[in-house]
Amino acid sequence: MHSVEIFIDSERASKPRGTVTISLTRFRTRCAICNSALNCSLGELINLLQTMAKKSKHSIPLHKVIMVGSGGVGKSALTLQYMYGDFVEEYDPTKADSYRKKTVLDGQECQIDILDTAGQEEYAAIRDNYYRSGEGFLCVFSVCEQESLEHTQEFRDQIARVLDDDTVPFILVGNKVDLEHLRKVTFNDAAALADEWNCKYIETSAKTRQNVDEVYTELMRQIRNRKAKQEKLEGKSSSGKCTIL
Ligand SMILES: Nc1nc2c(ncn2[C@@H]2O[C@H](COP(=O)(O)OP(=O)(O)OP(=O)(O)O)[C@@H](O)[C@H]2O)c(=O)[nH]1
Ligand SMILES: [Mg+2]
Repeated sequence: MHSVEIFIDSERASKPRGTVTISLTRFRTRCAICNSALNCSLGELINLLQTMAKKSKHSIPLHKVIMVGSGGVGKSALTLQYMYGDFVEEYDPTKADSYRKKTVLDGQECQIDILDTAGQEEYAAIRDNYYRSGEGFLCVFSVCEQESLEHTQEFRDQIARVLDDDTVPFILVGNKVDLEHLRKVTFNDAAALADEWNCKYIETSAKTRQNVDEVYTELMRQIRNRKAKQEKLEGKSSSGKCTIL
């Protein structure tokens, strides 16, 4: 991203009945960082100003997280615990719910957008559309249900297929660890799968709030770092020359 200073020379012409028009006779844009002149038409200049105005309005970074995993594993319970500090005992299958809140990541203000999707098989067909908007994924299973761990492979594959990318920020989450006496999946088995996928494995309890903040924070960190890398690459690929966005 280049920073742009704009110099405008104008001529004023008074019109009857007090209206004033300003006609541009010359304008010049210059990058405030590398000081090179930018060539652009008046139309491009207006677009640029509008883009800059929009960006400054939404200057708090927004990180888009999507909850995936089988039905009943605790995606909504984790989301509601993170958002409101509440644990919901009842099971009310989700179709799709979206949440947003301001938070602080490593001392920097940001916003998190969480899309809580449906785990139930009957909604499988609508998942593709949701996945497209995701910048990072929490793939949840229940440590009390072996089958829910096996299903995570399908979610992982579907995300990689839809985004055409298997390096998107992604964390494998083993939930319901407060129910230790009902545990069917060992830490090592789930961690081995995460190793295969080259991602982190974190165990949580939506009931006791164990590691709840940690999974969202860690995923936001991964999203933020990936965006920073991409921005750097984009900056380099423009070979140091100024670009009008
Ligand atoms: N003991 C315990 N129960 C949990 C935990 N997380 C969720 N539950 C319970 O498990 C049930 C299902 O939780 P949900 O969060 O609705 O599951 P979900 O993954 O959102 O399910 P779908 O919306 O159908 O995809 C609810 O009764 C929750 O109270 C947990 O960490 N510990
Ligand atoms: Mg749900």
